[in-house]
Amino acid sequence: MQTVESQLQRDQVAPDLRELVLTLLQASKTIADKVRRGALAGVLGSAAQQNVQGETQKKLDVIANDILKQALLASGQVRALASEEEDQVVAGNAGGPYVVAFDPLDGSSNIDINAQIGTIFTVYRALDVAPDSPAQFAQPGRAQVCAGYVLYGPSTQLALTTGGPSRLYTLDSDGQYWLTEPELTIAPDCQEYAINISNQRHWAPDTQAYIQALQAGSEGARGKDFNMRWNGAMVGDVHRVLVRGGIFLYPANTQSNIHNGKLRLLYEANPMAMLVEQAGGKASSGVQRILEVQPEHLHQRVPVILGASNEVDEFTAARR
Ligand code: P6P
Repeated sequence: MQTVESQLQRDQVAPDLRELVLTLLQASKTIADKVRRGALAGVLGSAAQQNVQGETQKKLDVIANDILKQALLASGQVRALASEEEDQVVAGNAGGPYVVAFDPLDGSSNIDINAQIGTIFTVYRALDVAPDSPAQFAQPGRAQVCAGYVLYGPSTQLALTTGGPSRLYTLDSDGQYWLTEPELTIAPDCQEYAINISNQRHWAPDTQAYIQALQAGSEGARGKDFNMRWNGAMVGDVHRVLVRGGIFLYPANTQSNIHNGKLRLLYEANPMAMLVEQAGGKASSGVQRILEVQPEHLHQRVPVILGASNEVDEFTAARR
């Protein structure tokens, strides 16, 4: 069996990128230990402060952010970093070849109920602009050199792509991430969808029609029954899509604060879109391929429809 380190070498990943990924994964192990210990580590509950999104931070949001920030800034490979929990870009090593963005703990509302949460991360080559310039992250998702997440679930698992297949690793008690799925593959058709149905009245008519057709199942135009799941954490829903197929949707809606969807382009949609596409799936904003979206600002949101390629096509066709 391969460890993530030996697999990165087999995949001929550049040594400086390999070092960066391993630094990030070392930090993830520290986070995983605190997640696993929960109340015993004193990491549950609110941090009684808000982030740039106006969301009340959980203690573990802040702790995970600090662990990742400290590890990455100590790495010579990171010129700058961006985080869901940081208002601005944080400058690192001026000579660092890469910039890193992350959601340190996606799905925070799941923390206190012991449900799935995870760290989502993405890596781009640094640009020849000021290290702490937001321009470092004004790169479309197709420019990512690496994308992944660590899912803190019943087992701690890493999904990772460096431009090749999306691979899955499982953290063992020896502290190693062992390769457990060398090539994740999403079937083009599916019978499972994930959406927060409580937003239904806020969706555009074509989105409502698409979901109603799934709900009609074999008694409607789709001619087959569908099942529904909603994890409350993108990392958990996308992991299910990568492992057993399906479609995940957080579409645009008419609520002012999330009219352009709720998920953030830089450190949620883009890394997940790369993982999904490298597994044979599709990832759309409803209007265009997510990896083609030109970022306008650091924490911008984007509608996300990703997963089984034929099902994503079915959704986007309904919008033409
Ligand atoms: P809702 C978590 O807060 C998150 O950003 C994603 O991980 C998740 O898919 C979504 O929001 C859940 O949103 O509106 O269902 O609470």
